[in-house]
Amino acid sequence: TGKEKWPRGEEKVWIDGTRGLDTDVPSITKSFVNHVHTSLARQAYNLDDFGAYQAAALSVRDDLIINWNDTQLHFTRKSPKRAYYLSLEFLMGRTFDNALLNLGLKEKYNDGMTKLGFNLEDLLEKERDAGLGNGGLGRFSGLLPGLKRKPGIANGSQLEAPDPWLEHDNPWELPRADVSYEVRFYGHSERLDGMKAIWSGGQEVLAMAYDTMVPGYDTKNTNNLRLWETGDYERALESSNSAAAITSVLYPNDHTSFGKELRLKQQYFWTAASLADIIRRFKNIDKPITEFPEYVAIQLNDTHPTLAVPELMRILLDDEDLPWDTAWNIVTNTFFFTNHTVLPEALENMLFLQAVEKKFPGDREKLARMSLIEEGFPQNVRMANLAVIGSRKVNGVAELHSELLKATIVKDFVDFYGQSKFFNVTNGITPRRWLDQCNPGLSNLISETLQIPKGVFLKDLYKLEGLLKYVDNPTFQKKWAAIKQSNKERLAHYVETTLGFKINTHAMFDVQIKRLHEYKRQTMNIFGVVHRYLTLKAMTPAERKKVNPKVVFFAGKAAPGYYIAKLTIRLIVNVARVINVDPDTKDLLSLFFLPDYSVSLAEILIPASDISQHISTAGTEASGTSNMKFCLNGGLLVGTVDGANIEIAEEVGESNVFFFGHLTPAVEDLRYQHMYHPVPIEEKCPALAQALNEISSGTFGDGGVYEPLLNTIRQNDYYLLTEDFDSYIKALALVDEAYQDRTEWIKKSISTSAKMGKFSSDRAIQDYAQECWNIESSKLT
Ligand code: NBG
Repeated sequence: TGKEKWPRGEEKVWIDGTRGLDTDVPSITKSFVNHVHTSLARQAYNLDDFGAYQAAALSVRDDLIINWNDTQLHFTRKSPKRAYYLSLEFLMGRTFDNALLNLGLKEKYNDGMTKLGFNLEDLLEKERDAGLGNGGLGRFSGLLPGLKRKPGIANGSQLEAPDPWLEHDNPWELPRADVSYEVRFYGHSERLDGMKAIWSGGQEVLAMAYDTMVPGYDTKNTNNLRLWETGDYERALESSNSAAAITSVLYPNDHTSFGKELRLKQQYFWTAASLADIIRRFKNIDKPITEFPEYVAIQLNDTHPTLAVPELMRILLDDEDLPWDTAWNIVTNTFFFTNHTVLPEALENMLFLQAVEKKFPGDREKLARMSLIEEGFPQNVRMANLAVIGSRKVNGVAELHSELLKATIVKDFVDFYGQSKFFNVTNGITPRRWLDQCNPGLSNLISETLQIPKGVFLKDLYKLEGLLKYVDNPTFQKKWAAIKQSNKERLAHYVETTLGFKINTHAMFDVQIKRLHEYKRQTMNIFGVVHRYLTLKAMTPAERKKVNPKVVFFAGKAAPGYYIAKLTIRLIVNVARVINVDPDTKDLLSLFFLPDYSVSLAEILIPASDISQHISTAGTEASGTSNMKFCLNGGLLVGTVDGANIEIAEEVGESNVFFFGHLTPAVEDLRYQHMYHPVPIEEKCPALAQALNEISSGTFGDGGVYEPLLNTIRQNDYYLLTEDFDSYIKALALVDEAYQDRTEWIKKSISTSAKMGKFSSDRAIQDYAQECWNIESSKLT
């Protein structure tokens, strides 16, 4: 660590010199100018906003690095138990603003930049999102730096291109040429009598670390996000596979695990490098290897890092020369596994399981189901089973999801291990980003109203309950509504500058933002829009006067190979083209698909929503987390009885959410009926049939193109749109009705936000710390 080089006194001085909370404006401007001159080799006369962003970011980074070094030193000295989070995805969003907020430096930087002739808000906009992942799973949570998608929309279809995040110098990431490990692929291993096993030959690839500082809120603790890149050397001893390919592509499909070799190599590359790193750190504290689980807990974020289980086994057996039982005991006390989906396509063994069930009733069946190897052509390894047996505990991400897991995917394992291995941790969201950073106006109002500093409720979200006292206070209601209005104007401004459309900000804003997926039923939303449009068209002008004007927003990405999802985007964009210019209806209904969905775009959309849609078929959405973000920002929710929607309703009261649709226990029967006793859609759901026919007939252009999409509904309708559509339309009508009484609506909005305490990520992390990792916070003072 080099700490021996510092006499104690000096080291203390060094730590006391830590910047951050006590940094002042003159030292900010001085550091900024210094970075302009020396790091960027530029001067005031040729400094644009991007350069200014870089210099400001580098000066904050200096603070972070000092805190980060101190944190590492603190942990090295104390050697507390550490929890490691292994994830193939991290959707971090922007770092600069987050760092300023967490360090309490935002105002000072604002002043500093103004003094130098820059606007801090403009500089914050220059940062690219670190979009290292697909959806909720990535947002919740190292990773492969590499090629990511950056879709735009052209001719109504999603465009894909590499993510520019990697193209610019990223000031937040430090290459660590000094931290690297050799990772071996292929080859052969042998164990001579009385000797350790030797693995040789094959291909050796160097894994090099890249570190990103992750500051905590109102603390000097600054943690590390370590990513791995293939180094600049590889030794292909027997294989011509290119090492560079390993970190050049992030598989963009969030719900499918690929049996493909490259995906497997990526997963091994990064778990092996991470484990080598963890073992090295453990060895520094000089404890017997059998005490490993007392110092290390490893959380597996879905099945992607499951190869860490056999890799740790290999290290313990071959390198440490332990007997099998001892090694397995260490492994199964070190790992913890979080499952994020029950969708069958993510668990490649499900179909196989069902087949076996029919063919071999009895015990053989159970054995076959629980096997790590799926027999078939070719044989497959069942990553989920491996993760379950290799982990001490297994959790789902919302109550319903955890129950469904136990009843389906891991049922046999529950019989075998008992209930206590399986539990629930409902997801959470960080109030720092999803309240203070994205909605500063609301955060200030809350602080002012509750008469407590922001730091208090941003660290203890249950404090928001204090707002319930003000629900009926007209002055407070007015202020609350004014903030929503200004957030709507911010979004309208964004739409005008990106898509060139002016929006009526007094209309109700209705938002659905998430990955494009059939189970999430963006289709139902767009068919609902078509239905509303047709209804409006059929009205007289007098009738139209009574209608609640509404603007519908969509955003989200489709996996590049997911044809139906891409068709859905195309349909949304084309419907928008027609209805946004129809003089009969355009003031009452408009529709936008916002391209390039990212964390930063979500930060604009979420605070602006009046209502948001979380409408998955019951039993399919593990949790959802945007539902929590909308509600925290005072948006109401229309949704199915699924995932975390249920727990949100438990907190805020069912009268404050708009539920509709069939419940989970009904879903299987309904699907069965659709398979074996199909009823034509015209009979089952005439309103939906009409919308589909209008689309087929070419009213929204591209007639015929949508047939494959429409047929998924006309034929077996796996996601049950025909079953839920009528109650969906009724729920939307109730939403309209409720919105007409603005005071009641604002009350619902305040009551919803006030009850979101449970959904703070602090609660979720605390649950993991207690239930799994058995660690306590170790704060740097
Ligand atoms: C997603 C679920 C969401 C959930 C997030 C975070 C995957 C595989 N699953 O419902 O679909 O909120 O995980 O847990 O990305």
